[in-house]
Amino acid sequence: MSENLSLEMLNRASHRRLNPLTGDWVLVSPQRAERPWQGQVEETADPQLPSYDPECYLCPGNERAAGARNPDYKSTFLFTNDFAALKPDAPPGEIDDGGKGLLVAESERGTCRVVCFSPSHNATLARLSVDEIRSVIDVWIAEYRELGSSPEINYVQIFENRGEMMGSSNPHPHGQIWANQTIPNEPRKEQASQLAYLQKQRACLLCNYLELETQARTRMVCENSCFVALVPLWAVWPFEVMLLSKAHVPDILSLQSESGTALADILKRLITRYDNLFDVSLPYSMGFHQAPTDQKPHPEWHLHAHFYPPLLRSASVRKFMVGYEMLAGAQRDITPERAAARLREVSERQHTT
Ligand code: H2U
Ligand code: ZN
Repeated sequence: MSENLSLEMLNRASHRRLNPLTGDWVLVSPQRAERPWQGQVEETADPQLPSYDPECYLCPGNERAAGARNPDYKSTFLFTNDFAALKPDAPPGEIDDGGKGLLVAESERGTCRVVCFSPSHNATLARLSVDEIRSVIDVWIAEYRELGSSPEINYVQIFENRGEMMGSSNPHPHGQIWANQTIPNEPRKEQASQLAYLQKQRACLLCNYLELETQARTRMVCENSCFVALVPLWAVWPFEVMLLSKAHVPDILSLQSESGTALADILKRLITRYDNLFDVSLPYSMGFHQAPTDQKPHPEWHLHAHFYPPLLRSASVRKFMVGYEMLAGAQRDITPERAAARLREVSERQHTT
């Protein structure tokens, strides 16, 4: 391939882009962006929710599904998931049935927690004040510290699934924290890439990437003194965003008072833009990727978050990761540069409905 081919020239034809964090390629087909759609159309309007729902298992004072009662909490509320996917008392052991490395399994210990972001049933992260979001971040920091200090916990995954489309079971604003013994697939791939880059280039992969994106500006969405939100060059989901710390810090524990508040600020601004994009509370899965809690130094790790919203061109048309994606590899039509421009165009002011 010619080395002086510009992205602008590439963008007129099908091409593929490399995700240096995972080693995966994404196929980009800009020429398909205008194709007609006669498939599934999702419900659009946000339901009007009350600030308290007597049937909600996350609202203050209510009883949860397994019988425990929530306190009358006023800010955030954290509890161990009543139906946890990981348990601290799983019996240890491993098998390699037949000894050929083909029937392999091992025990996995851990714990799962649920964090309610607000007592208000109809709030969202974007509708909370910066100070209220800061309280959520303080819970994330405290949990990363506490869970990570256990010798049996080597990775802490903080995430939020928002919206029915993403499988969230309840509109009450909440996120989850899953902590376990081994490093799960996605952060393990990112760790290997960041480590290999550091060893080869003697520099941080994401520091170098951020510098290039800051110069190019075509994929930037918004920024403040400590964080940048951008559509990565290799984005798979139409409006995928990566949130990067400007400082090279491995985890949220390293956030100072100013950068913690800056994280709250950028979260509010980014999610408000998302909500204004299609005039609907945008469904997404988001989560932080940060250093494992294995008590080893991790100079390769650079704190960041990924946002994966499934919507494609309106509140009612979603992107499906099926067919070619399931069997071959990820593909997108609208370019990351166009998606970033759309996200830059929308307001950071909350629409009042
Ligand atoms: P999602 O809606 O994002 O799936 O998360 C809700 C979590 O809350 C889910 O993991 C837990 C579910 O197991 N849960 C409880 O721990 N107690 C309950 O009473 C209901 C739901
Ligand atoms: Zn509720």
